[in-house]
Amino acid sequence: MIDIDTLTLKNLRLERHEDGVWIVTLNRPAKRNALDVATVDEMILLFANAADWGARAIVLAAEGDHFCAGLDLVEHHRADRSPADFMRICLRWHEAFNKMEYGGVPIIAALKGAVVGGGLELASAAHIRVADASTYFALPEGQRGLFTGGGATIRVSDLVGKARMIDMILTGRVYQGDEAISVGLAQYLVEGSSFDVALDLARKAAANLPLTNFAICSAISHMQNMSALDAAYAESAVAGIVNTQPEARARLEAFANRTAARIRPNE
Ligand code: 1HE
Repeated sequence: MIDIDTLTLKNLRLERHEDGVWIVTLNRPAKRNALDVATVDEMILLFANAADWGARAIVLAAEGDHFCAGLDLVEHHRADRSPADFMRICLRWHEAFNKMEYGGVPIIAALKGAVVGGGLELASAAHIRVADASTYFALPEGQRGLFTGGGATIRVSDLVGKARMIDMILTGRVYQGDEAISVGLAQYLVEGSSFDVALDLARKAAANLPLTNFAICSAISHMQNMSALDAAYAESAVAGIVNTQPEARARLEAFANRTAARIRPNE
């Protein structure tokens, strides 16, 4: 396995904090963080190994004013790909995004500016999306003579529903602000920096037990792919393992002896 301490990245930047929080930053601002082959390869490497390398929660951030402009259209144009070539590109994207969604490490996307096309597919593979006032979402594929290939038909339609996704890609409809939240494109809309809020959420998530987070950020997605009957059975198996983990005993003890914090509504 590659040694994380000697890893060099070109299009992503990695910052590792003491508490296990990682900041992974899309780092091609001059190209609006468009996803070229090299970037997706780096994502696969990082997200496939994040848990083994000690990540307890990840903020997915972006350099520059835009989160991600989607597929690198210039690279795609110049490469003059065959159908099989592009199918393999899509499978690489799926690998990267599946490592994110199913990898067991919480990923919180700090959004800003354009979250479009493949950029929205990337954001929708994160577990939590935090938008700021500048953030806008769109699927411009329809107008570019393209179709989504990075999982939007599954993840974006899961977020907003099939009818809204079809409208977005057919007409280029742009969502932002409260409307984006109300249709489910992000869970948070913040007045200040989405990065600061995403970091705060990542720190909270990193304080959970890793096995618990593994279940939350893997099992729920797997169970959505199952029949209800199978999902309920799988849930009982996962809960059997997670809810009896020795590491949870101290937390349960603290609740039982009344030293653990109680849940209270916001004042
Ligand atoms: C790019 C890309 C890109 C910018 N591929 N190079 N995605 C799209 O259709 C979005 C296309 N991009 C845009 O609409 C705009 O660039 C933005 C709204 C994101 C930003 O606008 P702006 O005015 O800040 O930047 P710009 O002047 O358009 O672009 C700045 C540079 O970034 C410029 O490069 P330069 O070398 O001429 O300076 C652009 O070419 C470059 N750039 N976006 C390549 N996407 C698996 S299927 C997935 C399907 C899709 O994702 S379809 C793509 C949808």
